[in-house]
Order: sequence, then structure tokens, then C-alpha cells
Amino acid sequence: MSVAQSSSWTSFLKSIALFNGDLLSLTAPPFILSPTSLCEYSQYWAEHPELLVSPASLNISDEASNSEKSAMAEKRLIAVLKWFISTLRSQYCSRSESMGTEKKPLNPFLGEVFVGKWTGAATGDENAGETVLVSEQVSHHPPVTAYAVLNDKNGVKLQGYNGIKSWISATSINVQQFGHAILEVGPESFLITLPPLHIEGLITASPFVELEGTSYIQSSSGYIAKLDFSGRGYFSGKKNTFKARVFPDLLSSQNKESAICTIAGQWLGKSYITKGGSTPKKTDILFYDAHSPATHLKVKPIEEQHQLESRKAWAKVADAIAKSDYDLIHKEKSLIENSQREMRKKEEESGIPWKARWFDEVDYEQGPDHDAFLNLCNLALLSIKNAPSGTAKKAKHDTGSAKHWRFNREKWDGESEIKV
Ligand code: HCR
Repeated sequence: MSVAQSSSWTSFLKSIALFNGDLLSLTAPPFILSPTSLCEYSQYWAEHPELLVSPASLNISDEASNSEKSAMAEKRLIAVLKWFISTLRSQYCSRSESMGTEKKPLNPFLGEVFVGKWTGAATGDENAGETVLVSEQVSHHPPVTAYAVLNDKNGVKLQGYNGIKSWISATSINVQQFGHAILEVGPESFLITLPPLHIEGLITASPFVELEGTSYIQSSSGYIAKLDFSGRGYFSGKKNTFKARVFPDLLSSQNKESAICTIAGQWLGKSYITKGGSTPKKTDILFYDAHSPATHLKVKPIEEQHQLESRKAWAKVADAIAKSDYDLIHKEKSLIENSQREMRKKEEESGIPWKARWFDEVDYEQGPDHDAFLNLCNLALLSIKNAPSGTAKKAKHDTGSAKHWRFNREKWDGESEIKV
């Protein structure tokens, strides 16, 4: 790092120490800026589309016995768990891998969208069919991105949204995730909670993400998976590790001996599976190897994109970042920010508020008293409030509103201007 870079990094660290909680609105030195908008990060949910749709093929005839049906539901939960683990490397490591360190993404503007698709042919699995990504920035203060991933051929729909809250401690930035994902595979649904994380390597200006805490995957069949993340390692000395246990239901998850199986390893490397509650060894069966190549989303060329689409909207800023031209970055970003301010002002004057394009904000205190989300929260005893993802019912943070963003398929089907 040059002397100039080192002094701008030091002033960035000082500004973090004083910041108000919105990490994305901080001014960072050019060398830590990513040319990618956070609205694009939704694509990381499906860089292994064949794993996303795999639970759809695990079905059994209506005539099968209850125990056969239950065994199949268990297999589907394990397939969903494998897909979830396959998303982690792209979600939390792809910037470090492609750009050397974690970077600060572009802060999406309200109404920014990002769409694309994965074709069956690209995944090498024709049965996977076409998978479509629809992502929209539904809030700017605080930043919230909502998304849906649709595979109609296999009857698979993933929808969710995410926001963050962050604070700094002695050596790291701590990030709590808000929101959740709901995966629907035919009539079955799965609630997925998002783990907390922290950013290490600040002192040496080489930031990277480490996951911590717990994620839950609750199936409507009752089966539940609990994933614990650790930086210290279930395989001694290794970073980015996790241990996941699958249980028949929440009650049995209180006792690790009731686990049907345990999976452990590195979420950016290999993980292994064994029956029961004990920790698998490297000599056990390989569960997932995160080195298996990701299938990247196909996005239209910029010339064919709408002005609200991320890559078109941010093209000039991205070019300026590539040139490390701080004045140009500032100039191009200001143009976007000023036009956004102008739009908000006009909306206020006209009394017509901005409305999300493909998503609705559902208030569970006013709205449905029965749906997949409420059912899954009840099964897992998780908060229905807009609390840190994975908060338990009646826990300290189980407070506040119960508003959540939901995909509106009719709005998407009626979309006439933005095509994948
Ligand atoms: C924290 C983070 C922005 C948010 C990113 C999220 C949580 C967004 C939703 C995705 O599904 C998962 C995800 C992955 C990213 O790892 C996480 C980002 C990591 C860094 C970034 C900060 C805002 C950047 C701070 C600047 C640093 C590099 C000092």
C-alpha cells in the first residue's frame, strides 16, 4: 500500500469509528470501492441453480406410507441445506476472490433494479430449466434489497430481502443482518435466516468477511437445520467453518444427540457428513465442495438495459473506480445522488410517494394471519418482527414492527419495460 493509500485508509477507519450506522453511506478510499452495486448481490443465491432446484426432484407417490413420505421430506431439507451452503462462498467471499480483498459495494438508489437469468444449458443440467433473478432496491435509508429467484419448470421460488446494521469494535466491523429468505418447492416451504458476520483485516487494509452466530432452515414438514458458524474452526485452525445439525423438529433440536445427521467443515471449502450428533471427520462422506464452479448469471448488454438497471445506472461510476479517479467517482456519484434527491422532492410536492416496482411491504400486524412465513416462524419459534434475522420469539430483540417485503408475481408478470 502506498503512503497516500495508507493515510486515506487511516482516515476511513477514523470515520467508521464515528459513523451513524449506515456503513454504505460512508465515503471510502477508491482502492476499497467495488464497482458492483449491492443490488447485484441477490444473484449469489443461485450460482448453483442445479442445487437450488434439486429438492423438487425428491418426491414420492401419494400412496407411499407416512414414514416413506417423512424420509423424503428429510432428504429435501438436507438438499436445501446443501444448496444454502453452496451460496455462502459467492455471497461472502467472491469480492475477496476476484478483487483481492472485501470491498465496499455501491449503495443502490431507491428503485434500482437488477435482473438476469441462468439457463439450463449453462449449468450443464437441462433439467434445471431457466432460473430468473429479479432484484429491486426497496429502501435507500436504511438500504434494503428485495429479490426473487424463479424456476417455473421445477415449481421453485425463492424470495427474500436483506438489510444490515453495523458497528465497529476494537479490530472489526460487526454486521447484523435483517430479513430472511423463503424457499417454496411445490407445496413445501422453507424459512432461511441470515447469519451475523464481521469484517476482519481492517488494521492491515485487507478486509475479509467471517460468518458467526447461527442460521436456521425451518421446513414446513417440521424438519429443521441449525447451522453454527465459527471463525476459529471446527476443524482445528481453519477459518470460515460451520457445523450444521438436522433434526426432526424444533423440540428435538434441544439435544444434539437427537440429530439425524451432522455436517461440518469450511463453507468456502469442503464439508463432511455423518449420521447422528457427533462431528464428522475428514474421513467421513464428503457433503459439499465449495470449489465446484459457480454458474454466473446472464445479464443483457448495457446498451439493452433500462436506466434503472444497476450496470447501466452505475456504468460511469464503475469506469471511474476502475481508473481510481477519485474526483470523477465523486462527480458521477453526485449526479446520481442529486437526481435521486430531486425525485424525492417532487414526490413530496406531488403527494405521490415512491412505490416499489415488483414487491409489496406486508405488515403482519394488519395483514394475513395465515401464510407460509407465519407458519414457519411458529414451527421454529422465531420472531415475526423486523428484528435481527433468526431472533427467537420473546427474545430481547423481538420488538418493533412486523413489516416484511414480499414478491408480487403479478406485478413482475405485468412488467413491460424491463426484460431479463
Ligand atoms: C457488509 C457488506 C454489505 C452487505 C453484504 C451482504 C450482507 C448483503 C446481502 C448478501 O446476501 C450477503 C452479503 C454479503 C457481503 O459479504 C456483505 C458485505 C461485506 C462488506 C460490506 C460492507 C458494507 C463494506 C464495508 C467496507 C469495508 C470493506 C471496510
